[in-house]
Amino acid sequence: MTAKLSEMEQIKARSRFLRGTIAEGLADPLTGAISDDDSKLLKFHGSYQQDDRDLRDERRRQKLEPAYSFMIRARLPGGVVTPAQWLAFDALAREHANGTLRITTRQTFQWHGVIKRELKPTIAAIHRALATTIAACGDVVRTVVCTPNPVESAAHAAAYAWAAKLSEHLAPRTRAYHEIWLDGEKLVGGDEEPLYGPTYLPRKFKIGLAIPPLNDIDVFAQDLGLIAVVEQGELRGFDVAVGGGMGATHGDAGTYPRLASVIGFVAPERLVAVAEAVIGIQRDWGNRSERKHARLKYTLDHRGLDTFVAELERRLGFALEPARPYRFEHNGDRYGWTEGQDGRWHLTLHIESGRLADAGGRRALTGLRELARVHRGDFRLTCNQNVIVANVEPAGRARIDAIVAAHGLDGYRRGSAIRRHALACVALPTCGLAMAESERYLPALLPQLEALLERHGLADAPILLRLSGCPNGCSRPYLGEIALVGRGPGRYDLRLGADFRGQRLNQIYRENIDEATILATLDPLFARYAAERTESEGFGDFLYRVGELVAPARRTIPPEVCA
Ligand code: SRM
Ligand code: SF4
Repeated sequence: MTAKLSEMEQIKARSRFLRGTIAEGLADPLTGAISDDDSKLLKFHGSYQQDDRDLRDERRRQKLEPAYSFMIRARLPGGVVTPAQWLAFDALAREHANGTLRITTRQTFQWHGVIKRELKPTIAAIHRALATTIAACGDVVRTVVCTPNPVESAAHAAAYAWAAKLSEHLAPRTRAYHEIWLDGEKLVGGDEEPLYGPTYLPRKFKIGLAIPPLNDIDVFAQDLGLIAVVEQGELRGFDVAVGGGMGATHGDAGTYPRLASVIGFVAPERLVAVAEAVIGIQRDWGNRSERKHARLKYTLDHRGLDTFVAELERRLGFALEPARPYRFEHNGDRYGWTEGQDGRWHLTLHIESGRLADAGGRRALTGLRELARVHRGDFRLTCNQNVIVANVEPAGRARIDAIVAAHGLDGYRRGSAIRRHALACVALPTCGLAMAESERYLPALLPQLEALLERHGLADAPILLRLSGCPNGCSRPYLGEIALVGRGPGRYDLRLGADFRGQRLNQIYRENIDEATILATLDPLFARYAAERTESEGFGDFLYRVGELVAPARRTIPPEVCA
């Protein structure tokens, strides 16, 4: 018997290629919201309806509707932003949003707090800045992320060009976006979505391209991960990895984080065909009844990797070549100045939780705006929520350094190693799924961890810390050497043991604990690490070597994952 399609599938099917009644909803002045169905379709256009969760109870008491506003996410392939775009995005943050720009863990910008009547002007302004928000969210291929220092060598530039090409090629074709947001003419006749069809994909689909030795995009967390193979300075092609994903639900063993499986090598000229075929299989085989089991990782585990690869090669009409060897050193960012092969320089700045704001004595938002006013190169957002001031002529470095220092953006020089490598997802007050604080908790947690590490002589230990307000895993917490995953207000699962190369998932060490217990649990582990670690041994690797953690049993796939 065929299972009933999920509600979302039915909404997509009757949406007329993502139109729904969004345009009508935007025009309704009686509410700050749009209808439930439209808010689900809105995601495909790059926006989420949210409400300020700090104000929920008070507004309910006052019998007011929730304080609705919208989050907007741009689609910026490879995280590349020109200075002109930066200035336009900064102005939108100040004039239409909550005065901040948020760099996400997929190297793009989010604006929070945009009220309904500002939504259309803001999206139109993003379009005028030669960017888009289409398919930044929704059941489609999202922005393709890429190791963000592509001009380091010719091979880096070639790899980035493939990421940009894929991102463009795999974007939806519907004219709905132009009609709703850009006052484009109404389409006469039918829309076409040659790749997706009228109901798009069963679930979100993420592609990332890593250029070894940096795994700064966490390539194994992608539905489709591409590892650039560079030999004698030339881009030869890509190792292909499928079925990565982080999201899980507390207490539901049928959901889990999974690292992508490497299935072979492909030459550049065949890359688009391979990507289309992988996406096509997921479109046809993915679970459209139960969204919790609809990501490619579950399709793969249900059908079996061998069956998937056989189907892929059948659709392609050729076999993938055997995967080529690759080696990753780490999945963090390299702070400070680095020189590219062409003699230009790149400065990686640390932005705590990716939040660019003028607050707490720091003027990060204004500092970056001042940089954009003088900078002649471009900017690169990173998947670790940071920004690279890229392509600086040697003579321009001093001026950049001065602006950085004047606005307190030089934290990358001073911050502890754990601070520089920490990631935290947005969580409260805007995220509707948050169970605990994340971005707002990081500034309180870090000094306590720093004090603990200092006490054990570990102030310089580069430990990878990741915080998420719920198990959906937006900061890719399952790849943190230490991770906190929200359970409820002030309570987290403590997970330990990833490897700082993005190649090993961590595991739960203590469940549902508060801050005092987190610190008390880490204290003896830090003491042991300080006393017994070998030279340059990572914290996660150490915990396994000394037996504090044992390798988890091989996962068996529970039956409820079946499509
Ligand atoms: Fe995420 C949902 C924020 C990267 C897995 N994510 C959400 C929503 C939209 C909440 C919602 O559905 O109502 C969050 C909006 C919060 C807000 O107020 O802004 C949200 N996710 C984010 C961002 C902004 C976190 C950040 O601090 O940077 C990241 C935006 C990325 C982007 O630019 O596209 C973000 N989300 C991720 C990642 C990391 C990655 O892709 O590398 C993951 C894990 C990888 C993966 O997809 O498996 C991730 N987000 C999820 C999930 C779980 C999906 C699943 O398969 O179970 C959800 C919930 C869902 O889709 O139902 C989710
Ligand atoms: Fe929200 Fe959870 Fe994602 Fe954090 S991990 S942004 S709390 S969905």
